[in-house]
Amino acid sequence: MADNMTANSMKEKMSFEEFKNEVLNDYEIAVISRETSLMGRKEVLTGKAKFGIFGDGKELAQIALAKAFNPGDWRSGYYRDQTWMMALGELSVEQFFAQLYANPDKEQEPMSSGRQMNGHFATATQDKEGNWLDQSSRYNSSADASPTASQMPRSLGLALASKLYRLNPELEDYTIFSNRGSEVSFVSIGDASTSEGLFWETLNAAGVQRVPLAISVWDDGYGISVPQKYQTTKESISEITSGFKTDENGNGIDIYVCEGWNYPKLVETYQRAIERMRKTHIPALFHIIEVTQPQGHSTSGSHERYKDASRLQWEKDFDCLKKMRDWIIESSIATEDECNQIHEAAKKHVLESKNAAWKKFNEPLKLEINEALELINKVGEESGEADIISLITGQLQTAIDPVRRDILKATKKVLVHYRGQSFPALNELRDWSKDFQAKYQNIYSSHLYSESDMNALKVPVVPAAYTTDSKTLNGFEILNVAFEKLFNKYPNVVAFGEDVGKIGDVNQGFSGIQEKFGEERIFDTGIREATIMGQGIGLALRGFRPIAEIQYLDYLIYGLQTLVDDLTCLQYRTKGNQKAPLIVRTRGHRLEGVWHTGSPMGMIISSLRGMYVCVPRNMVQAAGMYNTLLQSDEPALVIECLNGYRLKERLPENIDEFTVALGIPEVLHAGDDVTLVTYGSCVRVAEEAMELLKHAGVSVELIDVQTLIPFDIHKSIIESIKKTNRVVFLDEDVSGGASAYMFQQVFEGQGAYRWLDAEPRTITAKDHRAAYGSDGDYFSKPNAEQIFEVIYGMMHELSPADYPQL
Ligand SMILES: Cc1ncc(C[n+]2csc(CCOP(=O)(O)OP(=O)(O)O)c2C)c(N)n1
Repeated sequence: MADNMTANSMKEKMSFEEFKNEVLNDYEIAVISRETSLMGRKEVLTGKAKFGIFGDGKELAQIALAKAFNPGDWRSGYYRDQTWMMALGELSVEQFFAQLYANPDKEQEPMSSGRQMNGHFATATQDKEGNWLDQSSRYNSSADASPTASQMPRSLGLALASKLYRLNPELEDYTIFSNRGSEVSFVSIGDASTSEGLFWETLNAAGVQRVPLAISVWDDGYGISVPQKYQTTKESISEITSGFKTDENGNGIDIYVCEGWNYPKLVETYQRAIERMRKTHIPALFHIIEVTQPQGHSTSGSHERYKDASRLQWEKDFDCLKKMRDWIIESSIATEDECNQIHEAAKKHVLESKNAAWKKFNEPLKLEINEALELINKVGEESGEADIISLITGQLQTAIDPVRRDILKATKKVLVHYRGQSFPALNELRDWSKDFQAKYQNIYSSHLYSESDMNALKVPVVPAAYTTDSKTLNGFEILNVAFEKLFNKYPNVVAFGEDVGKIGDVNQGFSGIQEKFGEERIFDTGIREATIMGQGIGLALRGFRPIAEIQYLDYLIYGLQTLVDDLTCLQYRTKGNQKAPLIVRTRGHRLEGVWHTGSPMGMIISSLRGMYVCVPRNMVQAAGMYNTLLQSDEPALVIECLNGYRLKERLPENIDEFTVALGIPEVLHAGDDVTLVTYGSCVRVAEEAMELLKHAGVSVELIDVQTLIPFDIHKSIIESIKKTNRVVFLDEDVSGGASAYMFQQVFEGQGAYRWLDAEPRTITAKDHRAAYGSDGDYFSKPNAEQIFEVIYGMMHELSPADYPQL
């Protein structure tokens, strides 16, 4: 029998005792993981946790996978992977429960500090100061995200890193990230999630790029309630991907099929396949079939609603734990009694760990509740209203499993009741409540951006330096010079995207760079924006400084989901355990045509909080921003002006040294009558309008905000408004987009309303996409005449005599 053959080949390499120990150790991990799932569900159903999703039924495949997983390897997985993490020793049962309870204490819940639902795993890649940890000696897990298949794009980059480290001898010293590219990137995905485009895009790209990516599909036949026949053609991912199979030249993807209950075959399959992958870098797909889901999808419902009796019975018969136990006993590896003992010990261990996790979650909370109750009662005593106060304390005391929200609700009720009053106990409560709020606000709101010294806002400012001999070049040539210097300066900078390699991008900013630095530094990719982003994220996680290009800004939408769900919240959802300092380069603004509208900025800034959004008005500013970003450890999007590549600019003498500070607007023209706030290509449109306005006697102060995120960190725009008392926000997004964002930042953030003597205005594009051609552009986007009319109109309202009707 195949099972016995593989069991025999495992045995060949070790004594029976060693073999037995290994098998029983694996069985023990599987049983502990299963008991964790069972107990976890109970905790949710009894109200101690809000939601639970578990890895029951997937235990054996993950144990087999973990045996082939070496230090330096990477996991990019999803919420079913608890056994894998446990088998690597990266997740204890106690930690599992700490996450289930959403314990915000990093010591107890190191994966996300209570910020992620249970089953979302991550290991640390940086220390508190933001220094990289040695990845080569660690088991690495990138931080899970809930959207199905969102783990795929990043896994491609994690795998590509191995290839680039192997190919580029200049990176030999980067040993904390790679041992000559021998690491494998493992990605797991549920069978239903292979319906997502991200799966196919990643699969194809892995084959094209030939990268060591091991894709495991846990096939339990359902996506929540929807069966495979609605998910996958022919109901088999390995069958329909057979065209990807590796040919005699090593092109393609190795495909393996193995039952999720067949422990020895799983072990052997992963061992053999991964060994081959480390040498060849040929990617592989592991279709793990006949997998069960004993408790159904999650705690949100029961699978009896959509699985019929025969399926439910099959799931019992083919439960991988039962199958492994039968195999252990039938193969005389251990007795029934020994298996029972393992089971009993596992149950005890899980119970004790769960209790310990609950205690550590609950005790600090209880102390805080008691502290609050004591302070509130004191208020009651001092005010002589103990009876009224006892209503509030009673609610807090009798709440079922109260949390910090309940503490604040109670204290704030008291503070509202005694509004306007001051006595010692009340003042003490007021201070305590304020500190408590601030403490937990920080616990839940920190680390959206880097909190290390490499935060982009801490990069020293070095102004651009010019001499009388400084050259004047086209914008794209400025970038050429800048990029060449950056490639020389930083051996870990790589750039890629559509048409980026051979021709040096569609506007030639990278022209000639591939000839000078080689294909392992700058290269073309297929048309696949989501995985270009994912590739960048994975590479950035592994120590590269990737510049990933989106050819035109409108096509960022294809990659936006990956940026939003993965990159922008990476530091936040790991509470600073991980970083991926990816630079996304693109070009936009003043594009023409329905799909080249070029400025969907409101969408971008709303969705990309967590990365910086740089909108340089010209290529020198862009170069300065790249310099800043490469000295920091933060991700950013840089949107160059499409119509700026052929405009002449002076080349700073220190093109690779000077920096543009993020969040610092620049006053480009001083003026007295109206403050005009804008960015990017609109700067030039504004300047054109200002000529007309000057002619009509209106003096405009023009401010380029330079970066939308962060926005005017020193609140400087208000100083201009204090002088002019009038403000206009201009951009070419739709109405209510980034112009409204700038408006909100200046009005709410800087109190601009106090200084106005005219209605503030926004000037934007029309709400439809930009029509094609010069007239389409003129009638779709803001133009100089329109800006003139709005600003002149403001002056006319103020003084019709000085500024008569047009
Ligand atoms: C983009 C997205 N769509 C929908 C969901 C809701 N959802 C969560 S899990 C799931 C089913 C996934 O099934 P499968 O990939 O087979 O994995 P399994 O849970 O069975 O292991 C769905 C639809 C989601 N998380 N993300």
